Amino acid sequence: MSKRNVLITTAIDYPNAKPHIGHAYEKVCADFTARWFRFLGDNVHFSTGVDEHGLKIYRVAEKNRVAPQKFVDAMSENFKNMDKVLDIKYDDFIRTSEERHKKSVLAFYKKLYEKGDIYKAKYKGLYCVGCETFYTEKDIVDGKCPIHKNPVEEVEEESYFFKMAKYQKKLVEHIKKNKDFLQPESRRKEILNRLKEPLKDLSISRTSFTWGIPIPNDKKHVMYVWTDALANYLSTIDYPKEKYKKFWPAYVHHIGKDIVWHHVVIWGSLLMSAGLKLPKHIFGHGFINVKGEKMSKTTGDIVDPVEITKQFPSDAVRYSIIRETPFGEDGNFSEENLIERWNNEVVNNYGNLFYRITSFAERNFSSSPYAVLNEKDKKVLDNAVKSVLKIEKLMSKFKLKDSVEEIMNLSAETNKYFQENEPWAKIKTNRKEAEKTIYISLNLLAVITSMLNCVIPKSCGQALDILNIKPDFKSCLKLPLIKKGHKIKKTRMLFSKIEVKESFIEKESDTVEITDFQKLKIKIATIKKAVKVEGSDKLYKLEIELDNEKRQIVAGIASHYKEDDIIGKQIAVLANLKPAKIKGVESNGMLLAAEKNGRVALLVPDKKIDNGADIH
Ligand code: ME8
Repeated sequence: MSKRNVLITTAIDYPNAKPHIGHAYEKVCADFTARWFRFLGDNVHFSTGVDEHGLKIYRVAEKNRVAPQKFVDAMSENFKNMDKVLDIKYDDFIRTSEERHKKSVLAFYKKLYEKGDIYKAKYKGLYCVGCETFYTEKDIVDGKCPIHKNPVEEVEEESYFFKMAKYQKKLVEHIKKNKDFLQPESRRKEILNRLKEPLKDLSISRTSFTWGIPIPNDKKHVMYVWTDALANYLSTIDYPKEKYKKFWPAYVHHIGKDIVWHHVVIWGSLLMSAGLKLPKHIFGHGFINVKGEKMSKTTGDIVDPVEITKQFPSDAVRYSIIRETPFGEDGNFSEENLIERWNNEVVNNYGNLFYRITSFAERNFSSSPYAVLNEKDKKVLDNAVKSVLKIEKLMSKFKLKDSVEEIMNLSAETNKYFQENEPWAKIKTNRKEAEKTIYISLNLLAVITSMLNCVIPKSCGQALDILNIKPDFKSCLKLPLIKKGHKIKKTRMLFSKIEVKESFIEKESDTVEITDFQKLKIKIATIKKAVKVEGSDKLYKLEIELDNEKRQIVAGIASHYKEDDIIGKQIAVLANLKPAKIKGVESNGMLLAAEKNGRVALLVPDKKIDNGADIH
């Protein structure tokens, strides 16, 4: 395989607030891909960055009473810091307020203009500042944006337009012909479906504010933030300078599901107009939820990746978010899962293997021993090569989670191999056999570590250093890569389990006396009325009937049950709880429900029973 030039990109984030775990997820997955291509031996340019222009940023800066440039200068540091603490090894961090980006954008715009694809007209439309996107009446739900659920604004202004409609047919043909252009398949279908409707031309300039790149020869217009932002994929490779030719077309744009349209349809048609090739792949990953819900400022469920890495090893954060969710689907982030995956998979499986093999080798041999391999031994190494090839295939299809699983399977098999061959016993009775086991085990460990390094680089970087090897795909296909006489460095325990704090998972010793339980008055009640608490998606104000008494309680089940599903239902209620105010609404008791992995179920009696019945 000759060395390829591979451009891998992430979306550039809006720095209007601090990054959240969803931003981190995308960057970690893209970083895994980039590291993998470096491991394959390719020449990688991996870029990420921040999207600093547009109305959204302008308004937040205004609210904070700072100039937009000053605001983004400060905010972009949060994103760089997130990348730093998560070991995101980018080749370029692009900020759209940089001069070099402006130059590329203007060169790109010139191409569109010269093609005759830009014209001036009046525009009237419904705009969501959150998405920085126009919507049609049809997309709007009760006057609100379908994604942000904020009221859309009616905008009427003079604007420059890009002849997007002109490229619709060519675009559809491209998506249909190149089956792996837009992935996963569900997003491909969705976009093709949306493209059955005729496309409109795209308004690509604004006059209502000045925070953006001015349109040449008409300075009262600034470029539409998406046209500006999408071109970052070219400015990172110095477009229109020669270097860009080396890396364009991009190998993959890693982006989230909400901006697939912008990348496939807007970016695709802009590129066609500019006479540039379309990226080889666009992968629209899913969203990371917290406690089964979309993260939101109102519920306070925003997970800050920088804070998380203060509590847990950055490798554990990386490992769990890649390993948890099939790439392309929505997933859930939870500290419990992070701890479980780290302790049970990384520490118990790989960490244990690493230390067992290296410490045994260190104690018994001054360098890697030589061994004559028989057919059975060769098969063990051949199987490892097969795993490497399988993982390479999975990675070429962006099956990130499955790839990690395969690496861990190889680690588990190697543990089994080591265990079954008992080198600690053989060293006393059959030294040659023990030498062979170590020789093979060291090689398997080298392969596993080289691949796992793309997922958890901090720990594996140290492991590779101890093994005294550089990760290289080709060597992993030609085993043994650790040959006779290879010296490994002094080993040490690289992994330790995360101690489970009480607040994460309940300790066994947290037992209670029966008298504690008897203090609780848990009773059966019937739900009579349910209305959402104003300003909350999660809370219901419930009117319940207990004996002959009516009560009001507040319960956080609104995102799991519709009003009609619960009215008339009998439930279990903790009835002697001190009254409390939740979001300003009085609550006289607590509804009992079970919760795990974001799913919620009410505790209900299995047959009808009088209200007020006690639960013992
Ligand atoms: O859309 N889970 O910026 P952004 C996973 N500036 N990914 C998520 C997520 C979640 N909960 N929430 C957001 C923008 N993302 C534009 C991009 S690119 C030329 C311009 C993803 O800060 C989202 O899908 O709103 C996007 O890919 C990235 O984070 C940045 O989102």
